[in-house]
Amino acid sequence: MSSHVLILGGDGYLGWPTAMYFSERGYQVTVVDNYFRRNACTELDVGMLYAVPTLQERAKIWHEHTGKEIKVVIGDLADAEVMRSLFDGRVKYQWAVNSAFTGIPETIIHYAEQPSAPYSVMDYKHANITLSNNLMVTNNLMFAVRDFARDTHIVKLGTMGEYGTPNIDIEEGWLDIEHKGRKGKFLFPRQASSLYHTTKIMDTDLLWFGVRMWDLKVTDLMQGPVYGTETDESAIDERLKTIFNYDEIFGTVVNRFVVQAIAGYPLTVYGQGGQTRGYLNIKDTLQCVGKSAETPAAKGELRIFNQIMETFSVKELAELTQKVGSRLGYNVEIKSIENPRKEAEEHYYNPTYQGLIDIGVKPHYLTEEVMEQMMRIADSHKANIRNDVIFRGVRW
Ligand code: USQ
Repeated sequence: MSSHVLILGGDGYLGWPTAMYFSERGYQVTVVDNYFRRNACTELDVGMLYAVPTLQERAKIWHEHTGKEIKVVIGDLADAEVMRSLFDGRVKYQWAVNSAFTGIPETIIHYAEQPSAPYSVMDYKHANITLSNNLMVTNNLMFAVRDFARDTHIVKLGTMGEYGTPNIDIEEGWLDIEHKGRKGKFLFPRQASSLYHTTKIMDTDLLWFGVRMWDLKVTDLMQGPVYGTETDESAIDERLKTIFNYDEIFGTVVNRFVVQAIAGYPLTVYGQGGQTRGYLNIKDTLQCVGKSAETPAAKGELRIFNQIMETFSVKELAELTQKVGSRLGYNVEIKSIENPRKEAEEHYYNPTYQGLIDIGVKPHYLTEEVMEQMMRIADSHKANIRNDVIFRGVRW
């Protein structure tokens, strides 16, 4: 029997490509989602670069092309009974070739969270949604694994933003401290700059508790902002491409700049643009979760990797976008605007990121060719770009 991977948040930007990635490699795959992201995009009227079929439709298209099955569950994982049904067999699949219960997963990839920093600070209602969804889903997952599946490996998506921008080198999750002549190892200090990032810190604490109390196996992937659209699996059918946001709420900075270049919208560099982050291609997100699943954490281990491949400042990203865009004939202007966020605009940033390379990840870098390819895809959907969603000014 092949290994079973359960993907929580399987409809999102990373969830759906992850599902195809594992399915292609012979895993049995189940995805769960409550369409939070799509509904939030509708509620906030932020648009997407192109329309994407429902999760059930995508699983069907995938099956037609490959003969492989991705089982689909539509449900809210903040409801503990929905979560527990995935382990005790009560689950009802909304799409499956074989509707019998697949059984306990060997690996769970946890993406089922509200992922936007601006969304989380918009007002108290959106802050509450972020806190209650993200913490409830993580807690429900922890208890389901404790009660039904103690040998299951949880791969949780964390974020580099949990560390903030400290004035010392960022280690991979842990820090050795010597204090008054005694030594200890602790979680690297966390200091988030949004409530979304704060929930990720709290998730880490919850699962670290589960690891200490019940010997759970957890890998935490501290991911930087992701860019890109295409993955090897989506190349077989246009309709399998992942959702792509370029708006202020759900778009990440590289994806936003690419679309802004095509639309002739001056690149929105927030403040001085010295904000430096670790970035990675969506293809590398898949490699990282894939390699983590192949080499699980041990029982009672919280294993932490910094999931980035290279660092850039916002200014450097804007310059790269301008260079590639100009070469392709677009008129790309860079415009520094008052920073709506409260963050350091010039700071030290030196994270370690070796652990994933050590377990076999081969990085893709943000080259001019990669950016050019992203621009060609964005250009093919140019008619859908809405300038009014690019900047609305959600302030911290
Ligand atoms: N930025 C601009 N102009 C823009 C958009 C962003 O200058 O038009 C700046 C931001 O101020 C920030 C940096 O670019 O300094 C990155 O912003 P982002 O929106 O790409 O990323 P962020 O809000 O930090 O969140 C994203 C994902 C989140 C993930 C996180 C990784 O939405 O799910 O966890 O990247 S990290 O940033 O490392 O915490």
